[in-house]
Amino acid sequence: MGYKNNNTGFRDGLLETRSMIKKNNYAILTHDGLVNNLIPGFENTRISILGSPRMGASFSDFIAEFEEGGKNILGFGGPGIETFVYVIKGALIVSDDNGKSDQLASGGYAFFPVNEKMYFENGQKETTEAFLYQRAYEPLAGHQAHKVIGDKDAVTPIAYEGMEDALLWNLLPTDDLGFDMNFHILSFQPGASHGYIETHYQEHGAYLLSGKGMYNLDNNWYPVEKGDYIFMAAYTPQAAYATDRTEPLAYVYSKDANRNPGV
Ligand code: UGY
Ligand code: MN
Repeated sequence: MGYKNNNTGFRDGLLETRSMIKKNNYAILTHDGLVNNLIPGFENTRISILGSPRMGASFSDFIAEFEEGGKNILGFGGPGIETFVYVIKGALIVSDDNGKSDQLASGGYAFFPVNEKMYFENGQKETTEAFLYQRAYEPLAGHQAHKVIGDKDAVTPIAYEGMEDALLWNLLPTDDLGFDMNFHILSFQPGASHGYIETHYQEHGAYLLSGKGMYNLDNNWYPVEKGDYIFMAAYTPQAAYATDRTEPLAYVYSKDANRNPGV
């Protein structure tokens, strides 16, 4: 890895990467190539911008490492924006505009609806790692999304399209039109795969939580592993095989939902 494990400086081998960028179609950002960005509001936090409008996404994703004293007291999100955070490792205190705080452990997550800022504070001395998302909310008359605080372990996964060795967690409500997107986790046991190559209207930003796999993006196969990020634009063909011999290939990902594409 690069900055994420402090493995910087000259290397013995040639410079090479598995990263692949096809703007407005798909992108793989490998963990080795991520750089540390400075984002206003984040203090004592190493943060990388992942998917963004510059890549062709309608959202921005980030991977953040809150170090000791790491926080954001200016607030993440704001007018017109909805936000989501998923804690990968550690303890993160997430607060709202009313000063209500929740401590999220690994697998904990929070969704804040449009206009409600999210404030962060590392809840431990050790580093806390979290995946962050923000997107302009698309309102629907008569419906409203609401704040969600949850934990992956409290959600019962379902067999993904009937396949028992591929599990799907729906992290946000699936039956509430106030939500214009959802977050899910998909986990494929070694050897499991999608049942077909999906081609759909919705976009995804996916952060790989465990395992290894071969991912098909627009009919090209790429090796991917834990710590990689994948952007899939609208209509990009997509599917994966889990190829690690012991660990499932699992990723947390966003998907827009519940809106008419218009004309
Ligand atoms: O929900 C999805 O569209 C998901 N199955 N896509 C994906 O894994 N690339
Ligand atoms: Mn999909």
